[in-house]
Formats: sequence, structure tokens, C-alpha cells
Amino acid sequence: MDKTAALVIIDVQNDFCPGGSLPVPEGDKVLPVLNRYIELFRAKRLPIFASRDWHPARTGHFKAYGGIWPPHCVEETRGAEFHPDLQLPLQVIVISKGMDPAKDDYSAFNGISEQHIPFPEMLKILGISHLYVGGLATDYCVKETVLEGLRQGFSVTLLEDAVRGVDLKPGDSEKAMAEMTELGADTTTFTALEQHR
Ligand code: VGL
Ligand code: ZN
Repeated sequence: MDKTAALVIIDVQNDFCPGGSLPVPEGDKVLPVLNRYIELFRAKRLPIFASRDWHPARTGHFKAYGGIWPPHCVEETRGAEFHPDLQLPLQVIVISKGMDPAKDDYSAFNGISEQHIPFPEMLKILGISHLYVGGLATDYCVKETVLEGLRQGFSVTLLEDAVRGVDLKPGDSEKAMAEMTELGADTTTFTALEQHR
């Protein structure tokens, strides 16, 4: 990891974990691994982003209003909070997305910081060119964020030990992983990254 790297943690929120309203199978298994990545990026003083799905109560994203999902991550609710075991540092940059009731907005690239700075703008300001992406869910927000990063010219490394998928159709996550790597994403695990730093 060089000075242009950043950690991007996607949507590790209560509703996507067991007990939530849209639980990703084994979603909570990413927690201990992500905490180690957080520690590593902190030690190197590299930026850490955490995106969150942040929907209005009525959105075309939800089944009741024409979408495919049960209600989840409604702004200001407990389900939308980051999982309490995710050890986010004080300096974390929170990126909110999914506020537009007319859009699905799976990619963190459509998100904004708490100061309303678009995510791509934050990356530019901080001189980031390499994204290390983990979190939930592999086949939706992780995938769309990785693919958009590649399209925008970033190097992208998928943290394959720190992602889990929804798998609405069995195999969706595996397909998503294949698509990401075919389009240019790299993959790593914590052990591999720690050895090569
Ligand atoms: C997500 C389904 C619906 C995600 C968000 O964060 O991957 N998945 N909304
Ligand atoms: Zn959502």
C-alpha cells in the first residue's frame, strides 16, 4: 500500500447483518476481518471511508414503491446504524448514499460526505488512486462501487476475506467476483496484504 491508497468499507450496517431487515448471510463475519484492515490503514495513516445505505422511508428502491427490496437502512433508524462491532476510527469519512427516492444508488461513488462533498471529489482532494474495498453486499453495493472505481480509472483491490453477498440467486456473489476481476480488479486477503506491505 502506498500513499495513494484508501480503505473503503461498504454498508456494514445493522440491517444487512443477521437480525436486520435485509440480512446478508454471514454478513457479520466481515466484522473481525474489517477491524484488522482498519487497524492496518490507521497505522499507515491512510484514509478510511465507510459508506452507508441511507434511504428515505418511501423510495422506489423498496418493494412497496416499485423496487425489489424490503425496507432497510431507513435514515436515522437503528437498522441504518453501522454495526456496533465495527471499530471505525474517529477520522472515518462517512459516505451516505441512496437518499434519492427515484434511484437505487448501489455505488458509493454516488454518495456524499457529511459535509456534502461527493465521494469522487473527496478521493481527488486526498490524492487517492487505489481503493481497497470490502463490506456488504458483494453482489450489489460492493460490486457497483468496484466497477465504478475501475471505470473512473482507479486501481481497485477487492478484500475477498471481508465481503459477503446477498445471493438472491445462488452464485450471484461468485459471478460478481468474477466480473470484478475480469474488468481489472485485484484481490487480496489480510494475510497477503500484511506480508506485502
Ligand atoms: C445493498 C441491496 C439493497 C447493498 C443496498 O448495500 O449492497 N443491497 N440496498
Ligand atoms: Zn438499499
